[in-house]
Amino acid sequence: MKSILEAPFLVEMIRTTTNMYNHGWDERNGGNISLLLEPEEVAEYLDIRHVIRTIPTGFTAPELEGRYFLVTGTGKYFKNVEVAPDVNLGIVRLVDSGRQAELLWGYSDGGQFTSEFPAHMMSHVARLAVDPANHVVMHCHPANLLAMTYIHDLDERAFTRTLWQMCTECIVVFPEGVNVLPWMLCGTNEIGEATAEKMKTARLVVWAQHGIYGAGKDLDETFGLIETAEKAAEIYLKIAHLPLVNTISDEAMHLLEKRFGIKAREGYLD
Ligand code: 2HA
Ligand code: ZN
Repeated sequence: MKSILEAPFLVEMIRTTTNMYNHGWDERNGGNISLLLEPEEVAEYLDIRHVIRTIPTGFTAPELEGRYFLVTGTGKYFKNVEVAPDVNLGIVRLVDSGRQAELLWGYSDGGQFTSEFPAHMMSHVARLAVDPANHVVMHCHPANLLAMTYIHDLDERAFTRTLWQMCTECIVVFPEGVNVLPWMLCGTNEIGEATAEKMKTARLVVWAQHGIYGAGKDLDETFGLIETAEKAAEIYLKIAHLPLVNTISDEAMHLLEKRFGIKAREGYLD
C-alpha cells in the first residue's frame, strides 16, 4: 500500500494549512478545514476496514452516512501540520447516520476533529445539495474581514456590495455575494445549523467578530474565495476613513456580468 504522506489530498491539505498560517489567518489553534474524500481515494492508502477508534459527533447527518473526511484536529495549530500531519489531522468515516465518526488515520496523540465539526458537516450537507462537486469547508480568522465586521453594517446586501466595490474581480469570484451571521457562540450545533442555512445561498459566510467560512470544490478554489474577499476587506479598511472620490458603479458591474458570463445575486445590483 502507498504511503499516505504521498497522497495528493494530504500533500494539498498540508500546503493549504501552511499557506493559511503564513497569511496570518490562523493564529494559535484558530481555523479548521474539512475535505471530503472519495472511498476509492482513501482505499489506495489505508485499509478502510481498520477502525482505530470511534468518536461521537453530537449531531445527526444521515446525508453524510459512509462519507470520508480529512479534518484538522481540535486545539491543533495550523503552523504545526506540516511537521506532524498524523497528530494534527485525521481521516474519519461518518456512520450511524452521522452520529459516530470512525477514525481511520491520524489524531495520533488521542485527539479528535475540530470543535467546529458540526458547522463543517452541516455546511457540507448544505453545499452538496446545491453543488455535488463541493468538497471543502474552510474556516479561518482573516484580520481585515474581521475588522470590517466591527465598523460596517452587517446587512448582507450592503456588506457584499462594499466588497464587490473594492476590487473589480470580486463580483466575478463571488457573484452570489457573502452571507453574514451576527456574533454567536462558536463550536455549537446552533452556529453549525445557522452557518449551513447561510451556505444554501453563498459559498462565503462571515461570522461577525470571529472570522469566515468558505466552501468550494477543492482547496485552491476555497482558499482563493477567502483570499479575494479578504483582499477586498483590506482595501476597504485602507479607504473607509477617507473621502470616496471614485467607485465601481453598478453599470460597470453589469458589464462584468456580461464579460465573464456570471450573474450577480438577485436584487444586489441596481
Ligand atoms: O478551532 O477557529 O472557531 C479554532 C476556531 C474555532
Ligand atoms: Zn474560529
